[in-house]
Amino acid sequence: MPNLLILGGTTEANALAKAISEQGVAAVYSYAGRVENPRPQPLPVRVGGFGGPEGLAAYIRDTGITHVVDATHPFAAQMSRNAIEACNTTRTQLAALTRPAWSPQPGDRWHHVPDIAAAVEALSGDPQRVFLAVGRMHLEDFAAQPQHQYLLRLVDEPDRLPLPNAEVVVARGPFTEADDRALMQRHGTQLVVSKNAGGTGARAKLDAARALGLSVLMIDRPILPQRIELSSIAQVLDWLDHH
Ligand code: 3Y8
Ligand code: NAP
Repeated sequence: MPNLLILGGTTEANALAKAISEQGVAAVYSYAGRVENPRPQPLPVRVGGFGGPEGLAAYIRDTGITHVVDATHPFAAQMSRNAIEACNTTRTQLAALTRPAWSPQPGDRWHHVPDIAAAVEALSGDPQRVFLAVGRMHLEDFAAQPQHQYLLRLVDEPDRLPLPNAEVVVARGPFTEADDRALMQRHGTQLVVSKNAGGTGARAKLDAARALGLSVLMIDRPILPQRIELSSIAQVLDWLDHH
């Protein structure tokens, strides 16, 4: 019988947890502990880092994990690299549950940058009204461009902000195009900065930007080492049956 570890924190991880719980498969859902009130799950939950790849390998051994599904966000690159290393060390089956990157549609005005540092660089120049929809963890990087009027969307109320001209909206997705359009019109947004998260929970701001004729600074995903990548829950259940 498999004993599954789901590395979670995304819409897809949550859908997988629901399916796994309904199948009665033994599993644990893992959060990093990034936000104060993570969404409850229909599985036992553990919260917090493992302590690097060694810590994850020890956790796998101690709990008798037989399969790991990495259903983390495409920008959670360190977790994904650690999972590959720990599963190699412990000879544990690993598959990633991924979602395709977003690609521009007619009417989209995207400017691709390879990473967050390049996005910061691209914000050089005259002050603009910028919807910086990349969360909290990399706000410090954008302090290099204090001249803009920022709109920030964060999951939790921040204790302090590294940006002098910033309005904060505390909200967690999934978001809707209508709400994001209203938010951006109210702020007078001229430019949207977005990670290429893929999936459905964060794409509303892109649809709103297209409707409003705004440009998007699109941050491409980090490159990850080779691993089995599955793109649906059915594929994960089939993989569990056959490995
Ligand atoms: C703790 C656990 C669901 C899952 C919800 C998805 C969709 C909504 C959209 C915007 C972009 C952003 C951010 C975002 C989205 C989903 C999904 C997704 C983006 C929760 C959650 C955790 C986190 C961590 C948080 C990060 C932050 C990133 C906000 C739960 C709600 C910006 C990514 O304050 C912090 O430290 C927040 C940190 C990592 C990125 C950052 O750098 O700040 N997610 N988000 C997970 C853990 O502890 O392991 O409560 O559900 C999950 C979700 N956030 O169906 O309900 O699947 O992507 N999350 C980005 O895409 O740029 C918001 O505002 O438009
Ligand atoms: P990261 O930078 O790749 O990981 C940094 C460290 O956080 C990891 O080395 C690990 O610590 C710990 N960690 C990350 N995800 C974990 C998990 N699911 N369970 C246990 N420990 C975890 O990760 P991140 O970008 O901070 O993302 C953290 C969480 O937020 C993930 O669950 C991810 O799916 C979710 N999320 C992230 C984003 C984003 O934009 N980055 C967006 C939506 C959701 P140790 O080395 O100590 O084990």
